[in-house]
This record gives sequence, C-alpha cells and structure tokens, in this order.
Amino acid sequence: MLKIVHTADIHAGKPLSFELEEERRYIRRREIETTLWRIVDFAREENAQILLIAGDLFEHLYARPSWVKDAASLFSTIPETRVFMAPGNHDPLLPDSLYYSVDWPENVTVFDSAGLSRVSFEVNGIELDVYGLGWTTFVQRTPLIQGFKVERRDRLNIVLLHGDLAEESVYLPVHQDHISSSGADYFALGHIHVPMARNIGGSTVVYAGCPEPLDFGDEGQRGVYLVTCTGPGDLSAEFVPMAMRTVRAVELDLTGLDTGEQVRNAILSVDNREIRQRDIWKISLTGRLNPETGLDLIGLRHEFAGEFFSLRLEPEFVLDYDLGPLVDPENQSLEARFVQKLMELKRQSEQKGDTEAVEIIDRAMYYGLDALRQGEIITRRRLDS
Ligand SMILES: [Mn+2]
Repeated sequence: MLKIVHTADIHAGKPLSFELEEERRYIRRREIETTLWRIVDFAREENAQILLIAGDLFEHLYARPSWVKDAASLFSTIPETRVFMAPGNHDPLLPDSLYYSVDWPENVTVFDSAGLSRVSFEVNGIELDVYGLGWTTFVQRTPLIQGFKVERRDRLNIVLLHGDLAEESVYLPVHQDHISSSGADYFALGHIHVPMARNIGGSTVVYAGCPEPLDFGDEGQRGVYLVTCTGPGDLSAEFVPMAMRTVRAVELDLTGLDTGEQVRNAILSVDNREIRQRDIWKISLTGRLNPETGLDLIGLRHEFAGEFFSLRLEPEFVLDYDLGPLVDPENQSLEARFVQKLMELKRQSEQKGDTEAVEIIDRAMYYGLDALRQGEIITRRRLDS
C-alpha cells in the first residue's frame, strides 16, 4: 500500500490579517511557520512514502531565508519519504527565489519548470509517475496542462500543481476537460484555500486547502489530505483536520439589551471559554440597540483580550432612537426638522411603492441621528428591520 500526504498553501511569512494583541502576533506567526513541522510529523507517524506540496509554501515577498533553510533540514529527517514541491503564485521560481537558496536533501524534488515534467519510481510494488510544474511568474493566464496526457496508463499517475479550477483565471486555469482527458489518477492541487475533493472524469481532484486559516474567508476546518492507494485506479483521499485554530463567524442580536453589562454578557455567552480562547472570532452585532448603551467597540475588543484569542466586532446594529418626540410638529430642533423632512420623503416613496428608496431613507435617518447624537456614524453593511 502507498500513503501520500497532500498539502498546499502554508504561506509561511504571510503578514497577519486578524486582530491580534502584540504577543499573539508572534504566537500566530510561529503557528503558521511551524505548520510544516506538524505536517512532517504526521507524514512520519503515518509512514507516508510521499509528501506533496502544491505551491504557496512560503511568501516570496516576506518569508525569511532561514525558514527555508530549516525546511530543507526538516525534510532530511524523513529520508524515506519522497517530497515533491510545485511552486505557486506566492512562491514563484523567480531568479531570487528562496527555492534556489538552499541545497534540498536527496528525497526532495522541486518542479522548477513551467511545463510539466515527470519523476518515475516504485513504492511497495506500485509503479508511479509524478508530474508537476512550477510557477515562474506571479501571474499565469495560459492553461498550461491543455492537451496533457499521461505517458503510461498502467502506472499510478499523479499531477501536482498550483492552479485554478476555473475556465478563465490569471492563476493558471485548469479546465475540467483537460483533467478528464489527461488519464491521471490524482490531481494534487493548491491555490483554493478551502479543502475539497471531487471526481472529474475518473480523476480524483483535490484542493488540500490551507492547513491553518489565514484570513476571515477561511472559516471552518482546515488540514491536509491523506491519500491511500493499492494500485492505479484504486485510491481514496481523506481529509484530516490539523489546524491549531478555527475561524468562526457568528451573529449576535442585541435587540432588547439595555446596558453595557448586558451586551458584555451576551458577547461572553458565545460558545464556551476554551473555544473562545483558542479560536479566531468575528462577531457581527445585529438588531436594535438602545443608544444610551454607548458601545465602544475598540475598547470592548481590548477588554476581552483574555476571553478571545482574536476578536473582531462588526457593527451591523441600528441604534434604536425614540422618534416620538422628534416627529411632533411643535418640535423645531435641528434633529426634529431633519427627522420630519426624511419622514415626509419616506411617506412619498411608500406611496410610490419604491421600497429601495424607503430603505435608503431609513438608513439616512439613522446615520443622520448617529452623527447628531453620537458625533460619529457607525457604518453598517445592512439595516436590520
Ligand atoms: Mn495560496
């Protein structure tokens, strides 16, 4: 039997995009840099004969040369595992690439040309061909695998590359019919950060996804794929979660909460403490909130530094102003005249059945009241009703 660990998109050196207190920036940066070590440990525990890295291993613009040196010595600790790397759009093989800065150990192959090349060998009686290519630029519009066919169908055929499963893309478009006509058993892909496995025309096509979440788009589980194979045509790919932290996005309805303490308690009721302190959170605050509460979102984030590893608070609530006294025609204050004018416009739009205008007027009214009463406007993605 043959075991393969497939990963991609580690992005070592990538600047962080989460809200993090100073010392946690270091912790998180190290967690991303050491992902490769955890993956190599996993390959060792599984006795995997092959480790595939489908590009964006590191950031050409930010990675430290010593990290790549360390990666090279790391691979020398698994001499029985063949390591294949296919550079992607974040670590292309430019003349000053860190891929060229080290002597990779004998078990490592870097696919260093923009056309597919092949490495043939045998593992436990299984003969296989690994094809791969490496990016040499930051942008690649040409569908480089168009017309590709494996040379020997009686072997296990693997294709390793960083590319985009889309018809039109500046990130090496990989068309479904190029896959179906290739005759390859397994496409080990990188680029899309969401893990997924599909069958396309008899080929198993897998995006390993980023093993650690890198931004708020990376919600949900992250890890690597473990592929087991008993011969050509008999292959199964299993997702193995491995990320140290998960990105979690939740909504919290503030409607009916009157005081700051109530809002604090609501935020602290999100999941249990262990998960709050481990994970990376985005909490969208929705609903209608008593304007007297005077929420200071930046202050709250610092206050909860011990409660959440990382916390982003997205204001999507509206302040629930009491419009009663403002629509009284006797009231001629600036606020009252502003509200009365907008109410008049809103009535006209309602009569015309213009629901879009009604929504815009509602939003304008709350923004205007924010400005007049709070001295600042809380921008929101949508207006909850
Ligand atoms: Mn990537």
